[in-house]
Amino acid sequence: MKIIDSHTGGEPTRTIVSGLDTPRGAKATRNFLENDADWVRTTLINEPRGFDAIVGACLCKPEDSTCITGVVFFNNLSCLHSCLHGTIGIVETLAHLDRIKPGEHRIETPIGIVTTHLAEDHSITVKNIPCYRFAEDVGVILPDGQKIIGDISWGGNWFFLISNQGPEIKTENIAALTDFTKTIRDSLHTQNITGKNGAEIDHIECFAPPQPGIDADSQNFVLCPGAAYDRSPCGTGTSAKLACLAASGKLIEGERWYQASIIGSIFEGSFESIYDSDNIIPIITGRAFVTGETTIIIHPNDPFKHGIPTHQIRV
Ligand code: PYC
Repeated sequence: MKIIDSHTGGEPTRTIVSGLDTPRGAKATRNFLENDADWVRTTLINEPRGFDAIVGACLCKPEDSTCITGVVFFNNLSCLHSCLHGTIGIVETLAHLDRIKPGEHRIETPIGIVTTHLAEDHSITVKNIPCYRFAEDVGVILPDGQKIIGDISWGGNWFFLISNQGPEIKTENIAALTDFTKTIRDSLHTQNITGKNGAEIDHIECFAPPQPGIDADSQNFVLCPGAAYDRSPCGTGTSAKLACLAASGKLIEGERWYQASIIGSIFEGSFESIYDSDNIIPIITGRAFVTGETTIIIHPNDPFKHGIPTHQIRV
């Protein structure tokens, strides 16, 4: 199996570019990975080859012939519904392989088709699937009695978004922000606070004005499923934020929103309205860089050939 590593705003994407047979279609490939081939995920993401922040991307033949590829993303815990930093990463990877040229390219995911645009300067824009704010000003009580207020929004994953609550958003506080957001996620779970149709909210996103020297509208910290945080501003998280801004009339169609991540990398966001609908189409622009090309070797005698089970090493 051959992989190409890239990062988008500091957040890694590990793309399988050859050597794995997958079914046709992103939905079928997700089923295959979840039910028959979880070893692919653990081999590429778990130590000793990987680490918790990597998002894997399994390319597959698309069901829809207008798409250049299908893709399923996965992380240290499971498959993801979607991933936009990862989408930017695979577009750069396909350009690196000379499989695509600058222009528009449609990509099939298990939850719908996204349209990407690779510019001559290698900035990459993704038009997301329809997104929306599901609930506003939802209260969740933490074990210490503190009440946190946030919005629930669908950006291609389910997010609980909070503003100006909890530890200050700066890199020195990454451990405290991780603990805080994990506590919120656990509390949402125990209080049965969910997305639409009982969907689990597995991403928590904190916002505040940017730290000095960061030229953006806002800075965030995003806890991903598992315990890793997003080094990028999180494309689906920025989409969820755009849906909330649109719903509250704080951003209008076409207006730009610059979202900085905890490490100061920036995505440009905007949205298109959908006629007769409260949903919006988020548009996210960022850049990715290829960092390596690797052949994965799976030795039959290696006791950790499919990665060290995470429960054995997580502190
Ligand atoms: O960029 O959408 C994203 C994302 C999801 C999880 C990590 N990054």
